[in-house]
Amino acid sequence: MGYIKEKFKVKAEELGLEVKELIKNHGSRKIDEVTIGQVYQGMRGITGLVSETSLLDANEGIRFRGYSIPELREHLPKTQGGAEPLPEGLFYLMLIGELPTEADVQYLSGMWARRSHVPNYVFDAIEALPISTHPMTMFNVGIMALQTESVFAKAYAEGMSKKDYWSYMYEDTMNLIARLPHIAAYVYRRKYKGGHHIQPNGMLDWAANFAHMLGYDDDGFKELMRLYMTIHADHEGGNVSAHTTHLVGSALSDAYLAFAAGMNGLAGPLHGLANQEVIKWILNMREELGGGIPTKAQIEQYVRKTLSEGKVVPGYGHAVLRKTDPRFTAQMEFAKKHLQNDELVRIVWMVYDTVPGILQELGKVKNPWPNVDAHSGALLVHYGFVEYEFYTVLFGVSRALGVLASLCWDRALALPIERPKSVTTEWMKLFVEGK
Ligand code: NMX
Ligand code: MLT
Repeated sequence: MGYIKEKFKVKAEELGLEVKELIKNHGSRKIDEVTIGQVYQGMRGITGLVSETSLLDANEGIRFRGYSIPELREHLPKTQGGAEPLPEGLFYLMLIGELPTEADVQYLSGMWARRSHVPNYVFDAIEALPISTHPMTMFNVGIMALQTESVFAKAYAEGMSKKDYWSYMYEDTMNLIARLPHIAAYVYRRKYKGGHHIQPNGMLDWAANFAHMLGYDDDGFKELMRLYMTIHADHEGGNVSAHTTHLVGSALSDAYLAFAAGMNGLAGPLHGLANQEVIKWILNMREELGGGIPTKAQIEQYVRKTLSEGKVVPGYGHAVLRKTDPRFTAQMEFAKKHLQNDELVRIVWMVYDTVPGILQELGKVKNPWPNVDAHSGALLVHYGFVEYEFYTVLFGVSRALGVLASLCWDRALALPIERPKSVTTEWMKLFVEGK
């Protein structure tokens, strides 16, 4: 057994005992109450899940095992001469609960490079789809085709014991994370680069190799990918992609099945697809106004037009956050350092100056501030990555790190099948009447 797996086993046994004690001694204590409004309104604010990898504070933003994004950028290992964290380090932190050493990160880079081979039939499955297919659909078809490689599903079919679930889930997790960049890059090169594919470079770190396979060997873009893959990885357990992966995994569906389900949620415009919607919205605005940098008044007018058409302003608002997303701020800092004078970036910043005030005026938007998706597209366009329909796939590759680390924890803690109770409106009416 590799040393990271051994370490995870020890940590999981320790926490498993603590959880047992917690349930035994405090299992009947209430941590929340549920209102009828919450049941109808997306279960907002109900604490009903456990997710070990990260915790979201409405005002401070996300913390991964206690570390904020600025702290991660400071403390996680970086590549030689680089300034951005290596996502391998974040994965280690989420899985093990401790900051990694450089050697831990190198071990993971090497392990993922060794496990990265994708069988040809996965590419054939993607090839079978029309070229017009959305990249998220192609990506997910690739993941589903790869499900044949699940060691968890194979072991279950052969009759594995409950005590071994975590071990096979760990193997599936490592294999899937190792292979996702190649599948994603294949989709990109097929759809946008005439099918001229680029072979992986096993000497590069995970994010840099992804950038390389996409066709971007610029050092700046590799740094952006390291930051991008780090900040999109996890957002506690209740967001649609994490919750779905966890829910589907609870039926003992393997990592491929569970992650693909999560990716179908990420592909929705109110979740991960918002990153493509933001850039589309900005480009449309620019086109309508005849190009160049719009004035603040013109942006304001365009925002009001969007709202009057009954649409949301993409990249703004959040179900939990109540302040500017620190993931937005991290990207803003990256832009200030590397691409201060980029036209699209300046528009993103002007939109940031304009939108919150208008959303506040509506009186119903709980969070008028930008989320992670408001900035990412402009950075990508700067490096020539203009195919915005692909942006959610980048989000998805990163999100694998968090939701799959969580899935390992789910099986290690022997969490049961998730099955909350539902009622009908008829039931609610009777309840209100006291019957
Ligand atoms: N533009 C216009 N209206 C908005 C916005 C927005 N950006 N955000 C919220 N609202 C509206 C919302 O549609 C709802 O209207 P109604 O009562 O008419 O249905 C009202 O404000 C109250 O919604 P909230 O309680 O503030 O937001 P909720 O928690 O339901 O939804 C989002 C959160 C993120 C889905 C919502 O803010 C939104 O649609 N934002 C735009 C899409 C987006 O950027 N999504 C990405 C989220 C981050 N991610 O990567 O996943
Ligand atoms: C996420 O990263 O998953 C989004 O910010 C959505 C969420 O947290 O609900």
